[in-house]
Amino acid sequence: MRLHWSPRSPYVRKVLVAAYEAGIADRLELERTVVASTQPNLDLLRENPLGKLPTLTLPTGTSIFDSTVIIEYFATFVAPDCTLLPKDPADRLVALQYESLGDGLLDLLLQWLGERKRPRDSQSEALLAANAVKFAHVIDYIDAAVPELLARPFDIGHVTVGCALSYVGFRFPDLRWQEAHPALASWLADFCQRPSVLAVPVIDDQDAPIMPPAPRVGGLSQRSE
Ligand SMILES: N[C@@H](CCC(=O)N[C@@H](CS)C(=O)NCC(=O)O)C(=O)O
Repeated sequence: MRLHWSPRSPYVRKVLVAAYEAGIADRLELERTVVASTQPNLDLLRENPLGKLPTLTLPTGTSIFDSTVIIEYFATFVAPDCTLLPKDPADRLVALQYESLGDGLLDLLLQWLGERKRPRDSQSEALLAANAVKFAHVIDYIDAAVPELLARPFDIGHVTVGCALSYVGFRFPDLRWQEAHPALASWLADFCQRPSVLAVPVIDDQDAPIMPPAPRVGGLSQRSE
């Protein structure tokens, strides 16, 4: 399986952490692929018409996306015994709800980042303010959910919420939510110590190595993001 990959994509990180948790990371070959919302990657568009990472090319040549579908593929076809997607329907719904919350937080953060990168006088104050309000509500919501997260066996919900929260520290170090939410900060600190999470750092350096036990890194692109 070949995964279109970037070391700074939080959705790719989610897929790789899930692959480590499922014990199948060594079956992935990584292809460094550069994407930008303002500059579609024409090669990637042939496999994924949305031009987004992560995209997984299966041994059959078929490509699948997005992160949710890729993890469904892992859990159904590659590692059916893994517990990332609980088999019990009620448990599974809770896991999917947390996954959706984490994905939604990432969507918000990426939109926010894009707005922040625009020239100051072109930025939408309304959008920046709305993102700040939504972010505060998401943090409060997850903070209130810490007892449930701790009580549940680790699943895709934990993976996604953890990857989203750690992306805040990576791109938004100014958002100091931890002091007011010590239980959630402590949960995230524990998440960040999991071997699967340590193995997949989110970084700006496109050539930095993935730590062992690592997926194979092949076909590094000459392009840079
Ligand atoms: N819902 C998608 C989101 C993927 C996504 O937005 N990926 C970003 C990289 S972190 C991307 O490819 N952006 C390029 C673009 O928007 O054109 C998933 O879960 O995989």
